[in-house]
Parts: sequence; C-alpha cells; structure tokens
Amino acid sequence: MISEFNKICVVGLGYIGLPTASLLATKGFAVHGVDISSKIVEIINAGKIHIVEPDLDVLVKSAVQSGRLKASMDPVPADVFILAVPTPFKDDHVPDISYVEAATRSIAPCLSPGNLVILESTCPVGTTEKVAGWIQELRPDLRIPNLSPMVIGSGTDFQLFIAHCPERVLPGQILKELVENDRIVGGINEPSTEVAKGFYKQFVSGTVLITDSRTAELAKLVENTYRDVNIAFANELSLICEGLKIDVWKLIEFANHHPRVNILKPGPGVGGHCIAVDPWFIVDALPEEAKLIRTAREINDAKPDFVVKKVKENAARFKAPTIACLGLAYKANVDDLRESPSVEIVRQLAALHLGDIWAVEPHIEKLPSTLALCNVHLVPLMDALKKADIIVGLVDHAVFREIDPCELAGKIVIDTRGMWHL
Ligand code: SAJ
Repeated sequence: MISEFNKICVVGLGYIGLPTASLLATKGFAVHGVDISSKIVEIINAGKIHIVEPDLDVLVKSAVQSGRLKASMDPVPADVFILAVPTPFKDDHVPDISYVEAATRSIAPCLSPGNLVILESTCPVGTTEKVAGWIQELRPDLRIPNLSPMVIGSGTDFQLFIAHCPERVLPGQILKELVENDRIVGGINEPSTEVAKGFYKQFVSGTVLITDSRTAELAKLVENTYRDVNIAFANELSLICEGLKIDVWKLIEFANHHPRVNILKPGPGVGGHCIAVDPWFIVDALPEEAKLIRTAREINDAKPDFVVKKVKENAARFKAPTIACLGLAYKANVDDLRESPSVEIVRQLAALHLGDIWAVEPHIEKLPSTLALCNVHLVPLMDALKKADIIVGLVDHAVFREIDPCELAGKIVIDTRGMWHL
C-alpha cells in the first residue's frame, strides 16, 4: 500500500477544483489541473483566475509561478486523481452524474497500479461505486477492491484505491475551510479508505473521519439538506408572520433567546448550486420517505414568487414606478449569480412590465444574459437610493446593511433579508 504521493491530477477547475489544486501545489505537490474549457486552462496557466473567491488570485499566481501547477484539457498519469466536476440535476430534479462519468472515463487510460482516485463532487449515494465500475470496465488489467473477481478473498493485493471525500467548503471562506474543516473519507473498501485518509492528513488540519463511500455520500447530502430544511422553516415563518402582521425578524430574535432554539434567517429563496440541489438527490432516491425534505425544497423554491407578488401589490400604488432591487448574487458578499433567487425575482418583475427595474449589484459589471432586457438597468446604489420609488432588499451584502434607514424614508421598502429593521 503506498503512502507517498507526489503528483496529483485534479479534474475540474471550478469553485472546488481550482482552490484544491492551487492549495496542493503550494504545499509542495506537483499538480496537473484539467478542465474541458480551453479558456479556463489559458487563464490559469497565465496565473490568473476565472472565479471570485477571497485570496484565490494570490494562491493561484504563486502556485503557477512556482511551476507546481499546470493546466491542460487532458489528464496525465499521476499518483492521485481528484474528480471535482459538477453534479447538477436534470429538469425533473433527477441527478445528472454525466460529468462524473466523463471525468472518470477520461482518467482511466492514465491510471496505473497504486493510484488513488478520489471523488470530491457531491453525488447521489452509490456514485463512488459506479466510478469504480466504470474504471474496472475500461481497465480490466487493474485489480480494484470488491470488483475484480480474481482478487476476492486475496487480502490486500489491490492495485487501485477509490474513495469519496465530499467537499464541504463555504464559498467566501474556501481557502480557510479547505484546510481547517474536518473531512469525511469513505472508500469503496477499507484499504481505499485508509489510503485516502493518509492523503488528506498531509494537508488538512481538521479531523479526517473515516467510513464507507455510501455513508460519506449521504453525509454530504444530509449536511446541505439539514440547512435547507431549517431555512425552509424560517421562510415558512416569514409567510405566517406576514399573515399575522408580526415582524418575523423580531419574532426569531426573541425565540432564539431560548437555549435550544436557533432559527435561521428567512430570505427571498435559497440559491447557489449546492443547498438548492443536493436535497433532490435524496428525494430522487427515496421519494416516499423523503417527504419533509421535498416539502422544504418546495417552500424555499416558492419564496421568489411570494416576493414578486408583494412587489406587484405595492407597485399598483404607482403609475410606472422605478423599482430598485438591491442584490443579484445568491447570498451576501459573493459575486456568484448561479441559481440566485434574486435574479429570478428581477426577471419576473421585468416580465410584468410594472415600470423600470433597477438592479444594484456592486460585485458585477454587466447584467447576466437572463436580465439583458430593455426595462432592466444595472445602476449604482446612490442612484437607486435617490430616485427609486420602491426598494427591494434581496441580498444582505455588507454595503447594503450599512445603508442609513433615513435614506429610505418616503419610499416603499420590501426588505426580504431583515437588513434595516424599519
Ligand atoms: N440562506 C438563507 N438563510 C440562512 C442561511 C442561508 O436564506 O439563514 C440562503 C443564502 O442566502 C443562499 C443559500 O441559503 O441563498 C445557501 O447559502 P449558504 O451560505 O447556506 O450555503 P452555500 O450554498 O454557500 O454553501 C453550502 C455549505 N453547506 C452548509 O453550510 C451545510 C457549504 O459548507 C458546502 O460546502 C456548500 O454548500 C457545498 O458546496 O455543498
């Protein structure tokens, strides 16, 4: 069993793969990054980044300048292969693991005895075993634990180690959490788990917990589902409070004084590519059992419609109001617009043609293509505060939290994030 790893091949250079690849390079590993986008490969080889994440620019620059991080569109032979590709869902909320399959097939020709293959992408239960199956199909010459008929009962004579180690980092704090978070490592059998644990211990300061691959897969899904269900509770409370004419923010503040109550924050909906996606992987596996999980998803997905309805009701008091929507990102202090409920709300408001829609998003320079409509304009915060009739607070960016409530006087304010306590 090998314990020395020098060369790492990271497949997928996005929000997880790029920080991981550059961190490993700065820890002394020789890292080869792979991405299907030639543009991303070019940007990284120039020592630059294609995503926004605090301090990542400095890390990537130093990793590339040291010569220990190189990128290309094709995998190369290495000691460890890390798969960090997207796992979205299809239109019907069915998980799409085609990127994982494509990444696995792409590394298969590069594998040799003693290699460790790690799946970091969040995935449905059983995907790591599928990865092993695809590799065994393409490389019958490699003995894989639990799969190769000729090694059943033959002790530790395995030639390939395969494990799941889900990423758990929070966008905005990725570099810190990559090192400090505890990790869950689950191999397709014990030798794989042990070898993968040895690898993570080389650069993780948190505890490396070990289990089997299926438990590791479900643990990751459950972490994000736990958060989704709790946010759904807060969002449902916001609807109840609306009906009962009670301030939901004060209510939550008071309830949270109980030593065993910790209600999360309501908002305009749940965005990002993790919490709004992962619970569906559990619902897809066991729809009859996952009733609460499905309902929570439906509550969170319905919240943008509720916000739009509220804005529409208020807009009816004007002839052609200017409606300023503060924030487009999926959450505070990031530039990421993926699956953002705010973008959806602005899109729906524009489609209603209630008046001019002004979007304020200090983290971007250009509106996304979904909002490139004639009645949506990206404007500075100052203009919105001066001229808008209706202010809709959608994202609690620090810069919006600092707005003096006096500047909102005389306007209709719909504050979905409880920023201003009006
Ligand atoms: N949100 C609320 N109310 C809250 C908390 C969050 O409405 O009280 C909303 C946010 O505004 C956002 C969405 O939920 O739209 C998700 O934001 P988040 O900060 O809760 O989580 P993500 O998606 O940025 O990152 C999550 C993290 N998972 C958990 O905290 C359990 C992170 O650790 C994971 O690594 C990441 O998903 C992932 O990649 O899976």
